[in-house]
Amino acid sequence: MTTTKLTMAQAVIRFLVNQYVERDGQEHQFFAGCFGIFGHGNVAGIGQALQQTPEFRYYQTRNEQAMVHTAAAFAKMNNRFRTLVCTTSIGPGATNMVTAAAGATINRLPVLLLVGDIFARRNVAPALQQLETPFSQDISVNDCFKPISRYWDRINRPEQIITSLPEVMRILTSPADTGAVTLALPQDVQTEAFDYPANLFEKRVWTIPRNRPDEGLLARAVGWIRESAQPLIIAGGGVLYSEAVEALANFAEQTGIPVAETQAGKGALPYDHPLALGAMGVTGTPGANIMGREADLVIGVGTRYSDFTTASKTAFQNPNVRFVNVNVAEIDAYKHSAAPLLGDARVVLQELSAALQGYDTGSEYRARAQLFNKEWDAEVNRLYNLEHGPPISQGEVIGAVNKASRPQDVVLCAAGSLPGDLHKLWRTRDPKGYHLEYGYSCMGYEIAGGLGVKMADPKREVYVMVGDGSYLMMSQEIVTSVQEAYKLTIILINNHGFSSIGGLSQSIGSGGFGTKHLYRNKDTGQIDGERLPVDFAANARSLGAHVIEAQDLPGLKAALQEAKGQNRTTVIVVETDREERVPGYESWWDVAVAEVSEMESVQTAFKSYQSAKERERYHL
Ligand SMILES: Cc1ncc(C[n+]2csc(CCOP(=O)(O)OP(=O)(O)O)c2C)c(N)n1
Ligand SMILES: [Mg+2]
Repeated sequence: MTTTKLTMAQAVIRFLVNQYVERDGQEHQFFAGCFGIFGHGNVAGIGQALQQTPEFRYYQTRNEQAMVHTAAAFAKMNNRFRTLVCTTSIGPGATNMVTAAAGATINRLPVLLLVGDIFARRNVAPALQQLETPFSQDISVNDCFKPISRYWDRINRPEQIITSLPEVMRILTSPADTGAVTLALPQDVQTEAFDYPANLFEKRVWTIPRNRPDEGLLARAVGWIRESAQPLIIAGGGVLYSEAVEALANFAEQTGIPVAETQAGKGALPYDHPLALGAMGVTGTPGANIMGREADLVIGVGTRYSDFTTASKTAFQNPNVRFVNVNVAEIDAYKHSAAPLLGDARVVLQELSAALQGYDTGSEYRARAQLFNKEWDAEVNRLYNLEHGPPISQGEVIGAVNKASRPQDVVLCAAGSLPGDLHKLWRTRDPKGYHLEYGYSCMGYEIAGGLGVKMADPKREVYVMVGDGSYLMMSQEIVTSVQEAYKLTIILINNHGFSSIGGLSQSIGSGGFGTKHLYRNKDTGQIDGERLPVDFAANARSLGAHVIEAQDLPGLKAALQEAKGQNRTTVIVVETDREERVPGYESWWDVAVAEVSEMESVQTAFKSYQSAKERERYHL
């Protein structure tokens, strides 16, 4: 056997450089490089290995959580064909990644975490930052990654990577099982040399399959669809990852079944397609929610039916409603007692189309969907042109950004009141033009994620829309975007606090408690004093961005034009009226209200909560 003597860390990097994925004959190098912050837990191992492997580019980050968001966004933009590696030291550097790793797993996005770990040799323990546990020496802080990783391994001997790395790749490239993968690498073992079999480092191509569904189940699903008079398609993220937008449009047009979209699935159809009902669920449109409520059959394609999609299980009220679920993952395919079509969205939709020749919902049903589409577009127009304030409304900001952007540009967001408003109002013209992290809705994903999208496709302009609260939580990756010359256009919406949770707090009877960015008031003892004097423009400027402050809608439009001419990350700060909200349409979200309270507003909220909750259904 030919062998190559390498440190464990050098062997890991050399293996990763040579991993490729392929689907439909198209090959992609799976890892585009490695983000990292070095400390004693990885500087001499992975750090040294990266230094001597310049073809595997090393990127700096300012915060370990951020780099995992960047990697996840990069993977999402690449339809999971590519990702980035993230390396950290032991201790806080490692655990900083936990939040974003959970987000990657929940969003089914591949990220590889190479975390430093405590000495396997143990004699020098406790090392700096080492957790000690009285009953075991086999635990470190990296065990925190176990529940949020789809594969987790600790490498206590250098030869263990020979059997571990192929498992890492199997999971990362699996459409059904992908998510965060954690390899805990003890700092001493990273630097130990071993004679590795040379063929470990040969180029490997992992085929991402387009699995076909079971024939009997397909026949059952076809039967259910043929029996259905009022069917509805819900398009989830799987439609985009499978590159099934054309197959979906063909299927919808052939059958006359309208399409509603989840946050991850938005963009599956262009906004002006006659069968496009737009957003589904809590943050949905009237058309999607009314047709969902009445549907006798729901065809979920690549969706995991989050509570936002199902309106906390109140969205489907037809007593005879049934489900057909097209999904690569069993856990999703079987939801709601569906006829589970376990397989790739594109091929399953093609097989359904072939089996449903002659089936049509009819011209009346098609016309109804088209009318909903048109009526909704008029409502979007109204909200884009509200002429509120100044401070202007958030809907007007969304309209200005939508109009300034080209069809292929990307809008990106994650948390606050923006995701719901964007889900409703953004006119998507390109399948990859709308990027919402709404599986974990993690404040702080926005700018770090925008960087990942820009790295994935620098030809597109990336419009990061971020609330003031989320900006304050994590904005330091502006520095990395400047360092790497990946330009972002960041629209920072200042409504002086947490407008979304403020609204939620009002709805549960708590009147917005704790959601405004105000001084503590000496008289009341509460946080209800004057506004805090945060200078967002100065803050962004200090990180290296070009900054424009917009006072009103014409100012915002001018700022967006100016931003286009910039090649440096540009932050546009705009103030909005936090109480001028985009309304909800025909939907509800279950946020449990206090059953007892001395506050009358809470008692009232609980009463209406109890009655709304009665509409929740089990789909058995
Ligand atoms: C990391 C994290 N912490 C807390 C929350 C809960 N949360 C959701 S939205 C929100 C407020 C966001 O404020 P901002 O970014 O200003 O947006 P706005 O609500 O004002 O639109 C909070 C605290 C979250 N989603 N993520
Ligand atoms: Mg805010």
